[in-house]
Amino acid sequence: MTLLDSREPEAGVPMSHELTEADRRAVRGLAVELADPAGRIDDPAWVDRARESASRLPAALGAAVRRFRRDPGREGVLQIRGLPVDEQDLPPTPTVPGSVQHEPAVPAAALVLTSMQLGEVVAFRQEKGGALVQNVVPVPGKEDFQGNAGSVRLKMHTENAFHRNSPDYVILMCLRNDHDNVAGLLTSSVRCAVELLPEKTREVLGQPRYITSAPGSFEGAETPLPRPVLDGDPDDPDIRVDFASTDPLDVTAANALDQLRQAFDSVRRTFVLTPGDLAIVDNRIAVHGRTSFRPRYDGRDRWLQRTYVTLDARRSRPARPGNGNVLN
Ligand SMILES: O=C(O)CCC(=O)C(=O)O
Ligand SMILES: [Fe+2]
Repeated sequence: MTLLDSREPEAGVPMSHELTEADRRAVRGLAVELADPAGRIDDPAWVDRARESASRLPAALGAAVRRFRRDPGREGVLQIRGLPVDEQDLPPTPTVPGSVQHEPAVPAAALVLTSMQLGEVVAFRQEKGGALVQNVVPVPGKEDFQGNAGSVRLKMHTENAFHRNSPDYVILMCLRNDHDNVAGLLTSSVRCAVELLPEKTREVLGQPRYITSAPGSFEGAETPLPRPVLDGDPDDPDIRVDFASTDPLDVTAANALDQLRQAFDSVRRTFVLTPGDLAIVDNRIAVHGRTSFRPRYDGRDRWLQRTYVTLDARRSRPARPGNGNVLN
């Protein structure tokens, strides 16, 4: 694809960018430089090297990411295709709870490089030990869990909606899809959804009438305060909600939330990611979830790797000891 293909297309079509063969080789080259088996992604010196290397990513990829950062389009998602993920080099899909990627293998390095082109990679100390690259894999016995270890339908949410420093972007890269190739990342954009809502409903959603609690997997979170679900410019609001854990404080607020859920359902998109595909979800503009799928736990299950990115690291400085990349 040419550079032109990654410009924002007509309304309603998610933005996408496909790496050329030469660009894929260039990204692989940068990732190989970072793929030191003795290194550790979470080492601040490795993060510094990755940030420097990100400035050498192919220009067309950098331009697509930069354009998306300026305006995430109607859908709030940028799909990047053709990153260096080679099935024959992958170990078996992990099956343990809380699995993370400390070793800078080529796919994880490519994910961090792309993430660093967007902003600063961050993680949460209370979630998966603060690892910067997390595995999203199905875990035996956790099938019904509303989180990334589950394999039932995952309800739509913004990432860490309960947290004052929720990330600006969630980035998911596919190493393997499920056996049946049916598992899909679901996204719905608030830009599309609010157009379907009456003025009164939007107004209610913009009032502090909702409490979003932290998931059980997030240890020691603060007691949440009532907040609005829609925030910012009423004509182009930000969204902060988790349909598994946002509780309305009254009946009117509950009705408004239900209308919002229905609006999101009607504008939903499904991304069946294949190896080397990466989706950048703007966490202020889009909610995301996942279709159900059937894991086999045979080492070939669906495997995504995930990072979070913040655009203004300074804003969360009080919560990042030593000015590092991990939020307390
Ligand atoms: O499995 C997916 O496609 C998305 C899971 C999810 O919500 C996440 O990892 O943040
Ligand atoms: Fe999520």
